[in-house]
Formats: sequence, C-alpha cells, structure tokens
Amino acid sequence: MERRTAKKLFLIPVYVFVLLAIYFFIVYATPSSFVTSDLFIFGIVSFIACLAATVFCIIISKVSSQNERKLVDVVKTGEYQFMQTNITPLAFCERSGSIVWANDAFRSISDGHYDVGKNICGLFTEITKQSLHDATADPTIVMSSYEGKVYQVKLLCVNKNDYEDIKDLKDEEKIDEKKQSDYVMAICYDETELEAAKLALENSKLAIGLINLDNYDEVSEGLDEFKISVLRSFVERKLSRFASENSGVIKRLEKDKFMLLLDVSHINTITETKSYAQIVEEIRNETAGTENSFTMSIGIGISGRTIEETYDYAKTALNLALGRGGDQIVIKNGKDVSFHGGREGTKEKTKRVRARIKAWSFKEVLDIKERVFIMGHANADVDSFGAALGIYLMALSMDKEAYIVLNSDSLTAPVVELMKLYNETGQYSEKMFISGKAALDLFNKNSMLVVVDHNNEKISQEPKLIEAADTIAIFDHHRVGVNSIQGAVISYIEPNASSTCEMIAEMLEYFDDNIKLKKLEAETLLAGIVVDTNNFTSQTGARTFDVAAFLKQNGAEVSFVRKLLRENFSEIKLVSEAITNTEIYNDSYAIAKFDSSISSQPLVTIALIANELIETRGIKASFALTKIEDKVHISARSIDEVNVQVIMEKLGGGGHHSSAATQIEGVSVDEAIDRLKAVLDSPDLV
Ligand SMILES: [Mn+2]
Repeated sequence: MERRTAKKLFLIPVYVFVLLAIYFFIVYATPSSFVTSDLFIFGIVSFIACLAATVFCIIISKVSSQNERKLVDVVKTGEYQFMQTNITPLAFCERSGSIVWANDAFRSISDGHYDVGKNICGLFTEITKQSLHDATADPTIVMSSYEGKVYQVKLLCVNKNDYEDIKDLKDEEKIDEKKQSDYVMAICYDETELEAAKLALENSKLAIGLINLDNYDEVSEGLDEFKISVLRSFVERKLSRFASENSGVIKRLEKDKFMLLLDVSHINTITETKSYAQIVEEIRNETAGTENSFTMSIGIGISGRTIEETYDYAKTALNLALGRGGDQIVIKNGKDVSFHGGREGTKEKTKRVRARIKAWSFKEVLDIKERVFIMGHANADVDSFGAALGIYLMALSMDKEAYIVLNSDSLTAPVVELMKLYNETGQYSEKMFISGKAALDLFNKNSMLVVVDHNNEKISQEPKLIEAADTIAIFDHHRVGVNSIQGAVISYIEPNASSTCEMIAEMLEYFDDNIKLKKLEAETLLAGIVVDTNNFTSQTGARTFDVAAFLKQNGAEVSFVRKLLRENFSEIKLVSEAITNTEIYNDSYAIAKFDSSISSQPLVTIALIANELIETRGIKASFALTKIEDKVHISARSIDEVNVQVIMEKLGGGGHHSSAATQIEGVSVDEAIDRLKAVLDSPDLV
C-alpha cells in the first residue's frame, strides 16, 4: 500500500517539470520569439533544464521504488516462510471452500489428504458454505473435530488486494491469480487437550447428595429390634454398594438419612440406568411382609461456587423431593432443577406426628403476634375457604385479631354461599372477611401471614401481602414447584393429604382442647375435603376418613355439603354438552373442548368435565380444555394408571398424581390438544 502512495508522490514533480518544459517551449520557441534571440535562448535553455529535471525525478523515483520493493520482498518472503513453517495449521480457501494454499501443518492434519484443490468443508464438517460466505475481516470461530481431535478454526476474510504480493511468492503457481474474489483464511488451533481438560474438570466437580428414607419409621414400626438392625445394615450395605458403583462415598447421618459424595460425571448414570429404582426395589423386597411399601428420596446439588453452596443446593433439592411427596430424585444444578422418578403415586403416611408437631410450632409463632391474615388462592374454592376458616378458629382461640383475605371478584359460587351463611349467623366479627387491599392497609410489624391451599406466590388472593409479610406460615397439600413461597417460618406441605381441610382439621384436634367446632364450621371443613377428593374417590386415605369422622362427630351433615356443592342446572347442561363432543384418543384418553364464553366460571366447568369423564370405563386419563383470553387452560384427571401430574408438568403446569392442570399461552385449543397428544405419545410416560 505504502509503496503505491510513494510512487504517486514522485509523479507530482514529474508532471510539474513536464508542464514547465511545454510552457517554455510554446512561449519562447515560437516564430514570434525569434525576433529577440536573447528570449529565444532563455526559452530553449529553460526547456532543456525542465526536461533534465523531469528525467532526474523519474530516475530518483525508480531507485527509491526498487529499494522499497526489495524491503517488501524481504518481509513478504519472511511472512510466507513463517506461514509455511508455522506449527499452526493455516490455509487459504475460496468462498466455496476450495483450498488454494495450505501450509505443512495444515496438510498433516489429514496426512496430506486435504490439500490444494480439496474442500475444507470435507475436513471440518462444522464449517458450512454459509460460514465461509459470511466470513469478514473479523474472525469467526467454528469448533470442529477431525479423527478424534478437536479444532478451533478461525475464519477470516482477506481481501485479495491486500495480498496482491502473494503472487510474487515462491509458490505463486498455487494461487490462481485470475480469481478476483476474496479468500478466506482458516487458522486452526488444536484444542483437543484443552477440551479434554475442561471436560475432566467439569466431571470431577463434587456433587453432594442427601438421601432420605421416606417412611423408615412406618416400615420399621412393625418389626422387632433384631429385624430393625438387620434392615438397617441391609439398607446401609445397599447404599454403600450404590455409592461405590458410582465411585462415590456414603455416610450415614441419622438412622434414615445419608450423605452421598460423588463426581458430577456419575450423576447421569444414577438417573439414566435406574440404579436408584433398583435399590428401592431391593430394599422393598427385603421389607416385604411389612404393611408399608418403602420409598426413598434423593436431593442432589451440583455446580455451587463453593462446597457450602453445593450442599445448600442438595438441601433445597431434598426439600423439593419431600415436598413433592418423596420417592424421587431432584437435582439442583445452579438455577436448574430437574425431577426424576416419583411416578409411583404417593404413599400416604399413616402417622399424625407431623400434624401435631406443626400445630404446636404454629401455636408458638402465633403467640408472639397480634394480627393474623389468612389467605387462600385466587378463585377461592371450598378447600381454600375451609382451611382459612380452620386457621381463623385457631387464631381466635388464642385471642388474636384474625382476618380471612378474600377478594370478591375471585370466589367460586359455593364460597359466596358460605360467606353469606357466616355473615347471617351474626356470631362472627364483621371484619372476618376482608379484601386484599384492606388487608395490606392493616398489615403491620406485629402481623403474620398464613398462606393456605397453595404454595405458589403467583396465585395468591393478594400476592402483595407475601412481599409485605416477614412472618409467613404455609399449610398446603399441593406439591412444591419452582415458584413456591420462600422463607416461611412454618411450612407444612403434605402432598399425601387429600386436601388442606384434612390437614387443618387434624391440626385442630391437637391445637387446643378448648376449640369446639360449630356445626357450620365442621360442615365447611368437610365440604373442602369432599370437593378436593371428588366425593372421597381420589387422593383419599385412612386419615381422610378419620378426619371426616371427627367432623361428623362435631355435627357436620353430609346433606348440607351435598346441597352446598350442587351445581346449577345450566352448569350441568354445559358439562353434558361438552361430554357429548369428547374425543377418545388411543382408546385411553378422553379429551373435551369447552367454549369459555358460555360459562361464568369456565375453570370450574372444565374441572367438572374432567371429573365426569374419568368415571368412564377404560379411560386412563381425562382432559378438558378451554381458552380464556390468550391462555388455554387444561384440567386433567386420572385414577391410578397414569400420572397426570407428570403430563401437566411437561406442559408447564403441575398438581397431583390423579388431578393436575396447566395453562398454555398464545396457542389455540386445537394446538394445545396437539401438544397434549405429543406428550401422551411420548414413550417415557409410563
Ligand atoms: Mn385444595
């Protein structure tokens, strides 16, 4: 570049002297000038002088240009030799990928197979025609491998003009001069060892697992001391073999808790080969004959910045596993949480120890507070209302100021009916029910918030109350998801319970002997159980009937509950119409569509449709869909052949083994059905 500019600079004096020579010749060497010989001689002399100066300039320019040229040649030759002998593989290609020049190192990648004339895309399959076409002076990086080696290939475009001197180089015949297009330079770095080191480092990271034998107490209850010790050592032996098979170590923390340390690289083996399921099966066989079937939960933490953080991840993961009913593996890898196993359907715990402990610790927390705000989920149902009422009664028994937070635009019909009945008795405070806004105004430092029948902060009656509260207690029977409320002082989440009303009614038995339920209160709690169990047909365990018996003893009338929960004729008509148009998919799944515009409470209607359809012989799961604004809501039910929670989770929702739901944004009902069918067709479902 510089040489060409220098050439141009030398041309300026040449032009000047030529113009001067012409001027002198024309002005003084013309016939008119002949009269004065002095002027004529001056003209001729000046003319010759200018010519001489011109010639001098030209000679100077030639000499200087030759000197510079020699210098450039030296540099270019050196550059060329540098490229030729460099240990970094280097090649020039056309935009098409055809190699026009390559150094020895490049040739040796493929033992000379890929040389001039061959296409670089054949050598590095990750380099596409498009990436060659798009190459600019800014290098783009393509990672590619060839015969087990990993290369980082930098592609950059070199303008042909910049390298016009390549043609002067020794191998000039190898570059086709006629091609006027740009060349793409490929610089290849062998990163095989670096990648291997990275992978080794990643895989040797420590994973911490916390193992919990979910129902150790129940399993060992029926056994004598000798059998318990046999069971203990059997479990320990199985788990240490499990650990050593995965090159890890295991340590017993408590009688039913273990810590597992292993390399991250073994995590996949644990979840993929189902070795976990195998152990559970073996332990189960060993304890055959006891009434309780054995389950185990594992929480694994990986990729914490420190060991402490990894351990915290493991604790969170285990809590999630237990919160979801146990019998599964939860892995927390940084922010990502994945769930494995847990398709058995949850086993009901027969012990009421937890209810008693939670009742007592709730009492302690409540004791130091003045005001209690009790909040269920949006679109309050009877379970949510009944649970809130139970907590309300506990708070009143301790002379606390209590409020049930209910927004009038977020209630189901039976709740509206119940509120009317409570107000009509005149036995309760006028401020028993308050709106979310009023609650926010009243909430102060001496207040606590009790969240019932949900643990996802997004679906609360008044989500702002969660932000406002620093003392929160949660009572729920829904599985814990990723959006669950954090930092609660008391968290009693029991996915094995049929309903929150069942849990709260159990707690009431232990909370205070002086609490005597009135007929309407017992009936409210019973109604919550009836709704959530769909008339004692799903999620119903021995404890559910125990609680029902307790409520009946307190005066609950089943006929009241039946009347409270009766549907309007128009609702029944809508449900029947939707059922008539149900599609039966794969002989096992019932899928019904419902037009939300014809019902005042379409979400309640689709739940009713799904409930009705699951009563059909041969149907493993039922689904009812409706579109509200831009969201398609799906309500799903099963009995025990299919886990609808897993199905709804795959569509972004959640719930229980036999009752779950989801919302899909921005699709039509038919598109949502297609997605649902794709999940139903997926092989890993059963
Ligand atoms: Mn509920």
